[in-house]
Formats: sequence, C-alpha cells, structure tokens
Amino acid sequence: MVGLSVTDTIEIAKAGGGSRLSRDDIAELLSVRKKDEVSELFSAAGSVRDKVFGNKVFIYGFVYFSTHCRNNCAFCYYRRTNKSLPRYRKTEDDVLALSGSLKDAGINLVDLTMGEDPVMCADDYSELLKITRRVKEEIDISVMVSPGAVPKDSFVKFKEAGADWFACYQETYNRELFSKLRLEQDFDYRMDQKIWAKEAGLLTEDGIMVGLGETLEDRADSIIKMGSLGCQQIRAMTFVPQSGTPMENVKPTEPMDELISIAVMRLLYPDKLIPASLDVEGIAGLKSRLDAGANVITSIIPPNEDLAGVAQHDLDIDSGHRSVGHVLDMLDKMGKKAASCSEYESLLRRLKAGNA
Ligand code: SAM
Ligand code: MD0
Ligand code: SF4
Repeated sequence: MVGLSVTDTIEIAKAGGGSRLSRDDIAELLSVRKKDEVSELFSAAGSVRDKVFGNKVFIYGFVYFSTHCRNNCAFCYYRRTNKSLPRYRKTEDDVLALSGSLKDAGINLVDLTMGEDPVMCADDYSELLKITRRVKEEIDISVMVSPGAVPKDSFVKFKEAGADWFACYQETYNRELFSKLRLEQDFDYRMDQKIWAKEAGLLTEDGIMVGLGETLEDRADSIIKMGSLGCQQIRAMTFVPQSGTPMENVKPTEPMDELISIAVMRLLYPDKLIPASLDVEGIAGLKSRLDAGANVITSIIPPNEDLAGVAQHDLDIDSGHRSVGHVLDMLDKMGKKAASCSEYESLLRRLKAGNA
C-alpha cells in the first residue's frame, strides 16, 4: 500500500489484515531499522503471539543422529566434500536413550535430524522408519523427522511410523540463489516435500536462511510462499559461515535481519509455530528471538553425548547451556512457561484437524 507509514502497516497486519499486505509492504517492513520502528515491530509481534499462545513456549529436543551426508550444500559444514570433520552415526538404542532422557527433562518433541546419510536412506528409509516407530512407541513423545528430501511414496510411511511433523527447509524461494546453495538439487522436488507431506497427513515445517545474498523482496517472497504452502511451522535462521566450505569467507549478516524476519512472520501468521533456534547465537540469542515473536525453542541439545548442532556444531553444548534444565531456568527468568506435553499434543490435534 503506497504511502503507508510503518505504524500504519503494522496496524493493518495486527488487525488481522496480513493478507492485505502486498509483497512491497512486506519488504518495507523487513527493511525497518530505525530503533523506535524496530521496537514497535517487535512489540506488535509479541502481543500478536501472546494473544494466541499466552506466555507458553514449546520446547524441542534436537537429536542430530547422523552427520553423514551425500549432498554438497555450499553453506553446510556437513557437506559431502568437507573432509575435515569427524562424522558419527548413532545407534538405534542411542537415539532411544537420548530421546527418553530429553522427554524426562521436559521437552515437548524430539526432532530426529540427519544428513542425507546413505545408510539411513537405504531400503526405502527402513532404518529411519524403525527409529521413528520406536521413539514414538517406546518413548511416547511427539516426533519431527528432518531427513532431507525423500521420494513421494515415503511420506505415508513416515506418517504410519508415527511421525507428527516433516521438516524440510527451502532456504530461499529464489530459484537462482537456490541453485547456488543446494548444489545438484532440484528446487521443485524440495518444494514438493512440503506438499507431499501435507497430503500424507503430516504437519510441515519450512524455513529460510537469512544473509545468503538475498534481497528484501526475496525474503518477502519466501515468507509469502511458506504461508501459502500451509506449513504450520516456519523459521528464519541466520547463515553461519562454516570452515572447509565454499562460503567460509562470506561476511555474516547481523542477527537483526533474522529477528525482523521472525517479527514479520509473526505479524502475518499469528497462529504459526515460529522457532527461536539456539543454533545461531547459542543461549545468548534466546531472549531476542522470543522478544521478536518466536514461540518454540529448538536445537536444545544435552551435554556430553557427542551430539552436534548444525550451524553451530559445538557452541554452548558441553557447557550445558543448551540443555533442557538451563533453558527452563532462562524461561522462568523471562516470565515464560514451557508448555506441558499434553498442552502440546492438544495443539497438534487442532493443527492436524485443520491440515486438510
Ligand atoms: N540434511 C537435512 C536437510 O538438509 O534438509 C536436514 C538437516 S539440515 C542440516 C537442516 C538445516 O540446517 C538446513 O536446511 C539449513 O537451513 C540449516 N543450516 C545448515 N547449515 C547452516 C549454516 N551454515 N547456517 C545456518 N543454517 C544452516
Ligand atoms: C535447529 N539445528 O532447530 C536445528 C535444525 C532441523 N529440523 C533443525 C536446523 O536449529
Ligand atoms: Fe547435507 Fe542437509 Fe548439510 Fe545439505 S544441509 S549438506 S543435505 S546435512
């Protein structure tokens, strides 16, 4: 809407008119950097979130159970050709034990994440399906799978094994940029993951990376697209340069770009789940992300289990600062409460009912 002030645009979005905002309006909101306008944006996002979710925050345990990968994404530490790192693959029993202790500590969901590990992809993902089924049945917890891009006929199998969510991040909806990042991967195949997962009755998560050289219009397009795909959880994460990759010398962008993306997503989509990932700035980045409108804490990792993060593979892990206990203490200090598993499960039932 030409000529609108930032305050007017925020007011329209807040009044539930997010869908009346054009791509240009959204890009305009994403460009806000003046201190008073930024605080106006964050406080609007926070109040929209509080209206839907109160002071409850959902907490997800992260189990990156295999760091082997057949892909060669330009941004990723775990890309196939990065030979400088030790890789691991946890056993089924390890994953069960880790998931069980995360549940006992109070998480709402286990995110079973892997590189596109040939061992896990073999035989139509039989090993991953087995792990998923066992975590669901033996631990009795909500489960997200993040296995990369999988063939169309696999989604019903993940659903049947007990997965609640399928996560697969497009990173950007600019096709040209995508092709420079996710080398040798097909844009449409990755986008279809979200559609196929939804058709199979799974909840879906999509995400963008911020600071890859995308324009504000690209960011706006991605945010609109993630909404129109009907994903129930959407994220923005700042790109963190990784040693041993072609993008190791790219100058990282300020975390503010991610925070503003979170706030704009919240204004446009009041009832979506939006993560505050500990995988960018560690625990130090938790409060700013919640203040920007996030309502899920992801990348919670237990210490001393030889588990890695993705963008920050060891930051804050063995110090215990990414543990459930520490996150719960931090929430307490911020006047927020972690949701119980039964509260989270009833939210998922509502989301599933609306997933048609
Ligand atoms: N291998 C699967 C895939 O690529 O879909 C699942 C795990 S993958 C490691 C999960 C996500 O981590 C990627 O989609 C990307 O958004 C994020 N990621 C990877 N490297 C990153 C980096 N250097 N900075 C920020 N985010 C990164
Ligand atoms: C996170 N490191 O939540 C994790 C990861 C994969 N589903 C999630 C990017 O930040
Ligand atoms: Fe593999 Fe995922 Fe990293 Fe790409 S982002 S190299 S698919 S682990």
